[in-house]
Amino acid sequence: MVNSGEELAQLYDAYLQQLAGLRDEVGLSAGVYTQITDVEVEINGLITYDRKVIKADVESIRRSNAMNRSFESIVPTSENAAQTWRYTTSQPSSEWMNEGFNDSDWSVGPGGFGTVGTPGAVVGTVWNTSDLWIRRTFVLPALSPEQVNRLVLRIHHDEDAQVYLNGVLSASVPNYTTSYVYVPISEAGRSALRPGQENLIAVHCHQTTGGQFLDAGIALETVQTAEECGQWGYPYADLNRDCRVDFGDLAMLASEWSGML
Ligand SMILES: [Ca+2]
Repeated sequence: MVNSGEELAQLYDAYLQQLAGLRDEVGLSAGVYTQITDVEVEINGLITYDRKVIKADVESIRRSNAMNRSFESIVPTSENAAQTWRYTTSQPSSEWMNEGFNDSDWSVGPGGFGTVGTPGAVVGTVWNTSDLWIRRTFVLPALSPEQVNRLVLRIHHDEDAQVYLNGVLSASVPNYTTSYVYVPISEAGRSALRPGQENLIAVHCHQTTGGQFLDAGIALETVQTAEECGQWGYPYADLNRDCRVDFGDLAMLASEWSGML
């Protein structure tokens, strides 16, 4: 269950990212979104049952539907090679996310952190308690301001997580994911980053029930042009197809329906 239109748009985007992965990696040709509106007791639609409220930002949904973004890893997660983090499962002081904080008595271990069997988890260190705090420094490449503005987090969290960059809250992600997803970095978080220098990423994750997992990294997002997405030029496709798989423009439908009723 999500608590706001923003969270719904983020969840929807995560689904579309999974679809894009299936399209690019295994050749998925189509997807069906079955719950455009709430239905009776089900409240997971993009629009309310009475069609009077569009819950998520229409532009966000449209952007997700375009499925035309590509991502380049900048600060790797532990998906392909384990990254070393400092971590603790004991409540640290309130300064734990800051650069000056002394984490020398925290444990050192490979990411990601969680329990084997959690969907999509790549477990380097078993974490099976309620809370986890992790910290890691990295040298950010000498990116331009324009590139820094296109940085996003790559994260797999189960459950609620807060991500800090150089001590600044950069993303707060609720609930859980079942795979790695890309989520925006707040403007304050992007402003806190120092290209060409050492930076700190610190993440807290809280678990209540079921599977649990935490891992995070940073990627550079590029919106591909129509030409780059074209039938012959699509960089990841080995089949003769266009990357703009048409799921129907849900955002447009939402606007039309809202106006009709
Ligand atoms: Ca859980």
